[in-house]
Amino acid sequence: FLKSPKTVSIVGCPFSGGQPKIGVDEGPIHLVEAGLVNQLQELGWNVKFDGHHQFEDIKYTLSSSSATASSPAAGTDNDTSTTSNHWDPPIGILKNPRLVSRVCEEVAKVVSGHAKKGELPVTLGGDHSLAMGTISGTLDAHPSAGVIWVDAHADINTAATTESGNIHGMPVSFLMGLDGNHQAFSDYNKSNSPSLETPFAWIKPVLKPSSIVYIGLRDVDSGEKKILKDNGIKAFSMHDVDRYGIGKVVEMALDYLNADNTNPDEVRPIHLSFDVDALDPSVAPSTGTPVRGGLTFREGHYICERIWETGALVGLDLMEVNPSLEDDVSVKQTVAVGCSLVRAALGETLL
Ligand code: Z70
Ligand code: MN
Ligand code: MN
Ligand code: MN
Repeated sequence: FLKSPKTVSIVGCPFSGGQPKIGVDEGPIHLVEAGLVNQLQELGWNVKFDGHHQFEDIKYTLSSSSATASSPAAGTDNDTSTTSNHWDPPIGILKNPRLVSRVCEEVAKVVSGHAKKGELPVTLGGDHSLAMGTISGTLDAHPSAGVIWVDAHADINTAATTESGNIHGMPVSFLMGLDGNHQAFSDYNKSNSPSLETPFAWIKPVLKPSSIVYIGLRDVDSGEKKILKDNGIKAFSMHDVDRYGIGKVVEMALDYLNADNTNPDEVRPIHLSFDVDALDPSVAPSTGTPVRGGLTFREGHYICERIWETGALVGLDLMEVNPSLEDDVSVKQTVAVGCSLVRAALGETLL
């Protein structure tokens, strides 16, 4: 597949159920309205995009199959935004568990379908819970793929460690099949009758702890730190970016995954999951959880360019652009940076 995909499939996912702030579902709409499809065509790509996924059928099926669901569960936090739907009450403290799971299941099928046709799926979020779908899809089509996860956050909480109940802080733990999740569902079943089949049962634990590398971390919960340590997961924090420089960090990440094209026989497919909040808030302000001290514009682009250069990219996510946060100038800036990162990952800036 080396540098072979000539077709990119845009998987637009206006979805916000993995976190509480409205607006992140508008991210993909703004990215496309900013001209992303055209921009990729100008880079020489054949671009397939037939509209954003709406997931309406999923909401309809869930809401109409739950007439007997327990009484409406109000949102547990103070933000002005989404509260639980009565047809999708929390499991433990996990919010919107059925909706998030079903949406990701559909995304997994779509991404895998594109990838198996030799296309390069580019998924536009939407919140980062969607990566349960995208990475399941990539690994279905390319089982040996490694993941580079660029984020301020590790998104590896389990149902046992999450303090927020926001599933966008958990996708990696589900992809790895970590124990803390099974525990929470069995606890739930002990106190609820009839008991529920975990809505996440479809997710195969396809991601080995040794098959992911993080770059950009700077806001990791204590429970997550323990998970990273216990599982020996490779992570380059912002401290490492300062110490080694972004060039060295990306080489170390690629070496770790054995993903450089200097030895074409051993090249390993790469899925890049890029949370825009990895960038410094001065570069990408319109996102739900900005954290100071992030990647510069160039550092973010360098990661994308270098991964493109390997020829091994088989899947790309651009997540957590929220056009309802901050002022118009900030929104424009964040959307433009998002488009620019995607172009960089698809070959724009190399001479
Ligand atoms: C925290 C949690 C998170 C993004 C926030 C935050 C996770 N660790 N991820 N914003 N993109 O809620 O689990
Ligand atoms: Mn809008
Ligand atoms: Mn994230
Ligand atoms: Mn994040």
